[in-house]
Amino acid sequence: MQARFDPPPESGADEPPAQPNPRRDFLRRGAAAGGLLAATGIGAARATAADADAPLAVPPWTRAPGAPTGGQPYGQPSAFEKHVVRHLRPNDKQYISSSTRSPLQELDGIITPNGLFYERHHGGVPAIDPAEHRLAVHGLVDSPLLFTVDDLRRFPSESHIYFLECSGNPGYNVYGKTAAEANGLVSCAEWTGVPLRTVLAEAGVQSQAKWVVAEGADAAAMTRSIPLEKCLDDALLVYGQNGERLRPEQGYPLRLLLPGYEGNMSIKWLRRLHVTDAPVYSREETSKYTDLMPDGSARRFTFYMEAKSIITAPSGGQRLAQQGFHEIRGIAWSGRGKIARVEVSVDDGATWHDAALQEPVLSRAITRFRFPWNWQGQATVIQSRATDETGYVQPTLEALVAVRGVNGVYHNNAITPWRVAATGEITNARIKAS
Ligand SMILES: Nc1nc2c(c(=O)[nH]1)N[C@H]1C(S)=C(S)[C@@H](COP(=O)(O)O)O[C@H]1N2
Ligand SMILES: [Mo]
Repeated sequence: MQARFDPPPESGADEPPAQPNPRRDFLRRGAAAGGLLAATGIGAARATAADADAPLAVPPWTRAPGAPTGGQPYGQPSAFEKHVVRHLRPNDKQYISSSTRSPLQELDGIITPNGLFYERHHGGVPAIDPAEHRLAVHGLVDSPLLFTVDDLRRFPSESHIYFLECSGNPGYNVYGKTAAEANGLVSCAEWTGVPLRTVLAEAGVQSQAKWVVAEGADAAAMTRSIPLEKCLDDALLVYGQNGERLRPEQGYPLRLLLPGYEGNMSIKWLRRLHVTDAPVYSREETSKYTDLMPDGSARRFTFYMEAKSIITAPSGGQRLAQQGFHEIRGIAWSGRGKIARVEVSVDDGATWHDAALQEPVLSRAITRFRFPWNWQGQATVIQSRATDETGYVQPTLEALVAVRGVNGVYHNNAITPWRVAATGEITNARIKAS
């Protein structure tokens, strides 16, 4: 049973913005100037700085040749971007079964760079020689098969952009200081591989088959049961991630990718697919990754990740340096399909306004949203809420807890509110102001 949540009570989506709307102001000014350019007011300070530097100085990097071409056989980000790294919880000492979070507040667009993709490992990252790796397909099939990675690369391939999110993102620890800490167990990539249905057809699935049990080759031997319908639908056997081979952290040389399902089921370092007529009730689908309800009963098989969004700029740990125009930016996603709408509130939930969605809006992928904001120095709370194409609306934490209680830790897709202080400082609004 999926718990479905109604829109939070503070819905007032069609009310006009409480503060001047910079987008409308651009339009007005744009019309006056013949519609050529729209001014944000951001340019003024810059022009003064440029005038002071006229004629334009010749910087040191223009006076001498740069580093030789080919000095970095595998390219790296600029040395000035060293702070853009995955977040490891400072007190997390059990590095074998652990996780790192994607630095959402530092990223633009919808694709997570491979080196910044979130990680969740239960038995460390194995160093697998692809030449030695095998995938077995057996059980209720006409012909059991054993594949090398090269065998699988001979099948017709597909590439798709999908998000992956851990169902423990963020759990009920909702006090993350930054966007990474608050919701960084989500990332999005272009995955390349073979549709699982192609490989299952090669083995010949028998009529009694209902589930496929997938097993990883890591020390955790992560094992999950997957409904056969999902395996015959959009499940992918993946070897490529954003154009290159999978990273070791993401399951090199082969992983399962189940679009829209909780990340735990996308088994990494995949070595076995056992076709069965029943689920195995493995540890990871019973005592873990299962939501314990207020009455002590458990929700069985909560596979799909429901709609969620988060403002990534400005977000916790950042500071608005001046009043005036700020573009509020963020990401939204839903395991059930496309994002239909994202609303933003800049007045602590009193009114909500539609954000612009950046194309492409893809099914089961991250969608970027933008909202122009004219900050006039007031203390407030900003937040976003997503609606997906099924009509489902992202709940507040209060609405979620009212239905689920606080026993469970998984599948928390609640709204993340950011507090903006009069100083411009941004903090997680769930952390009590000191
Ligand atoms: N074999 C194996 N597969 C695994 C895991 C694991 O520890 N071992 N972790 C799972 C969990 S809990 C998640 S959220 C995703 C994380 O994938 P990522 O590290 O590529 O982000 O992989 C899943 N698949
Ligand atoms: Mo996970």
